[in-house]
Amino acid sequence: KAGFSGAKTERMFELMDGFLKNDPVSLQKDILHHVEYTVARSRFSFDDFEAYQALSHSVRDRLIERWHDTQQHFKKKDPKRLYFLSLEFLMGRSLSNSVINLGIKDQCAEALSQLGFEYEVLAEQEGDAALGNGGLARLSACQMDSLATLDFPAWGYGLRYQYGLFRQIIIDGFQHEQPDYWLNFGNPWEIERVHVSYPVKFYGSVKEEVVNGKKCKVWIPGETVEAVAYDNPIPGYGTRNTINLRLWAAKPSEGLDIESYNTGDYINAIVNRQKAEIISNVLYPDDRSYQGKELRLKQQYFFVSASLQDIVRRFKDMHNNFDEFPDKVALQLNDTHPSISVVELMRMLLDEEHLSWKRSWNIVCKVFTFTTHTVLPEALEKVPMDLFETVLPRHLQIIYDINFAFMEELKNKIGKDYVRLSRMSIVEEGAVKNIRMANLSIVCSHTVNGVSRAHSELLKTRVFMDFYELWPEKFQYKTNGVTQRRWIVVSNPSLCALISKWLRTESWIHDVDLLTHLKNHASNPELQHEWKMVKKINKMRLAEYIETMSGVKVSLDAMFDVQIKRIHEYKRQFLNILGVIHRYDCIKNMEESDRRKVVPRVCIIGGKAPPGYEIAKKIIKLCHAVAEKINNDTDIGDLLKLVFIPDYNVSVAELVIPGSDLSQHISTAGHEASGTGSMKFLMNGCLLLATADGSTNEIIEEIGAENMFIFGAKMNEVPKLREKESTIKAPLQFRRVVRMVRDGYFGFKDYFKSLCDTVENGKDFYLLGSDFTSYLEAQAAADRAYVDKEKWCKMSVLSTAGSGRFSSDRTIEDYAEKTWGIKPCKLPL
Ligand code: 8GP
Repeated sequence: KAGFSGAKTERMFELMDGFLKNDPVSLQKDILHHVEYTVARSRFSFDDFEAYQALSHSVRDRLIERWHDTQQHFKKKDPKRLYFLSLEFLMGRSLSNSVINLGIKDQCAEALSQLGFEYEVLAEQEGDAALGNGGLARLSACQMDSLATLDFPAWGYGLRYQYGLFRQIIIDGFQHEQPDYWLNFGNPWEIERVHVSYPVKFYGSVKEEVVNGKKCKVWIPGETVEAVAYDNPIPGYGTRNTINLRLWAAKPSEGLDIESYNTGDYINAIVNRQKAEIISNVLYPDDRSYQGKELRLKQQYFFVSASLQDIVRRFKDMHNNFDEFPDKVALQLNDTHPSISVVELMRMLLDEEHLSWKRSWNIVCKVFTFTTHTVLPEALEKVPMDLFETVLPRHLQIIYDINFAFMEELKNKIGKDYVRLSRMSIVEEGAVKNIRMANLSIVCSHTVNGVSRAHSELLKTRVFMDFYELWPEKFQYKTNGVTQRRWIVVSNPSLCALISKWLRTESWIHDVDLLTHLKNHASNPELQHEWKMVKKINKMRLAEYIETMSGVKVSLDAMFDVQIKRIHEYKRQFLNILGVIHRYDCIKNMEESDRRKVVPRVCIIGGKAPPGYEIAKKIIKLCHAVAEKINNDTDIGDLLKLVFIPDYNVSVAELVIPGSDLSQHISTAGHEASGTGSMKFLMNGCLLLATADGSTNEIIEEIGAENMFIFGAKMNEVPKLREKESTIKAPLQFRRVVRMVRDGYFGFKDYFKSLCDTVENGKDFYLLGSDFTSYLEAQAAADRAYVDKEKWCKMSVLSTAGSGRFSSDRTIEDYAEKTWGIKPCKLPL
């Protein structure tokens, strides 16, 4: 109350009842209130979905209380804040996560059961918020959870796409894409802020004017679109801190378009305005290269411009000297998608705040940090210069100026090494000139990092070698992590209870290093018994799901072997399928006595192929074709099943991961920047079969190679193997299984030809052939280990026990200290 006064304020305080209460009766009252007044249904007749809506609104009310208090607190304390700029956030469901973080799951369940509803059933009513493609986007979501839990003064900024990532439907084994209009049934988790909106300019021309006796550039836009804020509260666990994810939606600008109205074409004028909304309509599916797409550039600039206007406004509310900006603001570039923000901030400081170039540049260089998430050169974004010139004419001028200064500085350091200068230039010369967004980000950021130790090494020695030589101090490494709240507490409640029981505390939920104490109990028969029961319950859940989705009945005694991730050649789902074919072939040709020794397997593959990626789509079809053959072969029975799980997304992962025994992370070494799926499996006590790629190298250090199944060429061996590829014959077993596909054993002979071509005739770029033998050996080792139930269970416990290092809490603490320079700002209880 301190600081508030006046009769009106006094009255406000008198009318307050204190915080909303979390006991079941108070929750029931709130739920019924929302049934009647928000959902507008009778309290005597409402269904599961309406109950979900009412429950969500009740939970949201509690989030809003905390959200308000957190924002007030941040405002009062005025700490340095982190702004996390990302074009993608893969949040998944909010209800289940919110009730866990608020600590009200049991109360909600009790409240609902007295009203005749089941909490779990209602939680299933929620669709996924899928505003992202894959690893990068889910990582952003995990990091938001950790930022809130660790009380950091942070906000996320992104785009509120009307259509999220496409839904994958499978018809006759082929992937088809369907739009994901996720807002169709409303979204109780967002708060529309009609009054928080900013104009975002595009196109037009740049003029020079004299303002206060100084020459200034003035950008006269050709189009203005309004960015409207939608706030999504992100609650921390075990704290009242609730941070914000602000997503922008494009709306037609209010400004009068005299020209169109004068022509008398009123309808067309309105239709044209409405086109503004296209900007935030649809998430670009990962097509590995967005080069030259005008809408993509507009999306990037739109969200960046609105976010920076918001950030600068907040800063100016409290400060009037821009030199303090870097003490109050850290701006994180999540890959190159928001990179245009470095230029936009420069433009705002120069053209709107009228700061000198030197002062503006000094500020920009102190606020930005850049994380890259890929090793694939084709994924490094480039924007054609003429496109830039048309859409953002003033920005192109500024880029030229930044590049000119950079090139001058570089010449002073390295002399006239023109080849190197041209490699490092922000502007790529050639028939089509391009702006290299990664180079721009590195030049303007004070730190650059990869997402695992191995990835950061690759950046230093290959991808950004020139820059590393120039500014070694800029380069850091940060290993990714995932949140144990979502990936154990929400998705595996039985395991969560077991861990808390054996550790005699729930503190591991925010202090995940405590998991290491599970090691002491890894061989304890009592724990092992409970551990196996938990796994069995989760496998039952998964088996039911598989039967519903694909009609295939699977045996719970079989080893559930899972590979779920985006479909890509480098992730080598094809290798997995060829391994399955080999297993099938072996079983078919076995004596009956040997068959009895076979460890039954259920091989599960799931993932979406980028819509324009033909080979990835063929891999999905192959999986179905092989599954068709194997699953209907009565000779094989339960010894082997292959299942493709359609429309893989966050909530499907929550179901599949806890029910897995073995999971595969088998990218060609040197291609997966980090990988985060492996960390989720690890937390759930699932054993990993993996190559020494990305973060797996660090997982090996924690878990020990003896508790995993590691195979394949190492990162440093890959280039040499590639050189020899055309001269070395792939192993016989490999050639045999590829031939089966080629010869039409699974049908679709012509269709699979180009897929087979990618691994034969000296063109096996991802080295499936050369890794095949060691892959089969690793699989055989997994079979042997599975037979020894005690040993397997111990390895499983040790996997969970060693997973603490891969929590996003650790990652975020590391970024906060070494990259962003921010400190916790905890709301008092
Ligand atoms: C992914 C990396 O492929 C993965 O190894 C890493 O774990 C993850 O980022 C999080 O760091 N990269 C992407 O998802 C990515 O580059 N996405 C762009 C296409 C949008």
